[in-house]
Amino acid sequence: MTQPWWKKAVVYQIYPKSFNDTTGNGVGDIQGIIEKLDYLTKLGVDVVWLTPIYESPQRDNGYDISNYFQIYEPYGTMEDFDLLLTEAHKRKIKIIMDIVVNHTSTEHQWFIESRSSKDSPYRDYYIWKDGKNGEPPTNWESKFGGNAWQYDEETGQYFLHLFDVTQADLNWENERVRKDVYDMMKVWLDKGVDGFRLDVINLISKDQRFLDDDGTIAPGDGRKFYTDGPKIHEYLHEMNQEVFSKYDIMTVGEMSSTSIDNCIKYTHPDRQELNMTFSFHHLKVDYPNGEKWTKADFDFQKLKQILSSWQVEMNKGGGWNALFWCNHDQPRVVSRFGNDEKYHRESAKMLATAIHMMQGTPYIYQGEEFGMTNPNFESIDDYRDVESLNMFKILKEKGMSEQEVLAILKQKSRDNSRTPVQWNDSTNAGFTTGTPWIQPAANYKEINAEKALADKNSIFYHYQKLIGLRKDYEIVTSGNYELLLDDHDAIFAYIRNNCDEKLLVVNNFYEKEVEFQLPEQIDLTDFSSKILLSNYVDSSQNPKNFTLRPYESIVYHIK
Ligand code: TEU
Repeated sequence: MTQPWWKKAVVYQIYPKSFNDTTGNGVGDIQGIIEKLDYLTKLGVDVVWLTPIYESPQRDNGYDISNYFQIYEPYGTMEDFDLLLTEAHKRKIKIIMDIVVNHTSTEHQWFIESRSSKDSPYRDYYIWKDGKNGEPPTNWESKFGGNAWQYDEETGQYFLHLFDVTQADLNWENERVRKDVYDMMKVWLDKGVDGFRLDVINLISKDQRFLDDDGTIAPGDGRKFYTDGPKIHEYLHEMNQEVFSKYDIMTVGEMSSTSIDNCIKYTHPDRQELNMTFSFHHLKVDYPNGEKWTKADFDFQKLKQILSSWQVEMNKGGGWNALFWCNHDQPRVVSRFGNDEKYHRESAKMLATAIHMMQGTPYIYQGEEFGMTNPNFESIDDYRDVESLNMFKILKEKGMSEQEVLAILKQKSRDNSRTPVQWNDSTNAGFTTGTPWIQPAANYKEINAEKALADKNSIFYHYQKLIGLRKDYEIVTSGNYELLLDDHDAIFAYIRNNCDEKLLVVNNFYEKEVEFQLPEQIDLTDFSSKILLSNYVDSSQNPKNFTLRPYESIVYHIK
């Protein structure tokens, strides 16, 4: 059976603000992306996902859209965008856009109209409710802290904002909203873009009872009233029929706090909703009791279990995973699950192998391909992210010392991944000739793309090889997944199986040396094996029994 193209693709995520500045205004731009297309060709990626480049007041770096049809001016013009599309397509690179339709900026024309009067034809584009005895309509918390409802003096009602107070939630119950969104999507697809990443798309259908959360998860949590909500599958199917099905594109939904069952439904081809989903449970393994805002080590057992159950269950149910460690909301993986000092290179390569050899479509976040790290900012003045700045205030109000909060931000802030891409060792890491909107990490003289390109053993070339393996070995796409040594406290090993071949992937997640012993039930009697990839030059040729060195990672092909 031939696979749809996006099952064999590797996606590269660009956060334009921090990618490459060609004008010297301190923020990246579209021309800067064009300039780096040959670099992306060298890496071997098939698709670029652009985080939002639309007109926006930038409270949330573009996830607050004020006009879906205009480009945010500091990034360039629509002509620049058209050129990017042409130049990318020339190089066989597809471009997918980030579409944010759970909410718009409060500066969007729809919201301005909606807010103006209860009788506005746009009133029902958003979710307006009366308060309850002078209190907000429900006790739901916004994801960025504080109650999720904002009182508006003008009409004496509250509007819902699951994110920042300037990001008002659209009312998907309103057919006109849905139609306008579909029409907007078609404008971009008619331009020739190759698909969408749909921001928090599983939050668009709200439980219309608007009840208080009784606090079974956390006080005022609220998520059960809108996560994978009552009409979500209906809306996504409609979107698919009205829009996606008419084009040869890929769609990936960002699914906040979702479940495997729902993701199977979102992505099963027969249901005609989306192609694949991002889920985040594997990145909450350093949130003790679900609490992000604490400093904590990651739970290795949980990480293995979560990744493995998504591998096995999605495959069984006929769904499709997006695979990733990093994005613009997550700390850098080498700082998080690896070692960003002594074993920087080994651990970055190991982590890359661990995720890329799974089943799904892998995503590489800018700078990950040469091991960019968290910046270790020391002062609150270094931070820019609305969530980080809100939490700084909230956690201090709760009684934490400034030092404690800064230590938490150092580990958890979204700005960890938003520092400028480190292109070379010149001023500002070669990102800008002006003043960067956010400081680069201090290690850019050692860790940068130019250095990585000049060193054939670099992390960059390891990513390049992983992408190559996906193209050369069908089993990477289609093989079944089985976790080995389930309870081992340092090894994450798994096997991928097709009828007559296997991939054995063995990763040491720690610095200590450990013995690997292939479980007896894996019978290799009639097979021979060879190493496809490893992060040490002299890894054991015998896949049955060997010592793994710090962060060692080996992929065997067994046939
Ligand atoms: O993120 C959705 C989301 O819920 C997060 O990953 C969020 O940043 C995290 O839970 C906070 O702790 C998407 C975008 O990726 C993010 O950048 C936007 O801020 C958010 O939606 C709102 O549009």
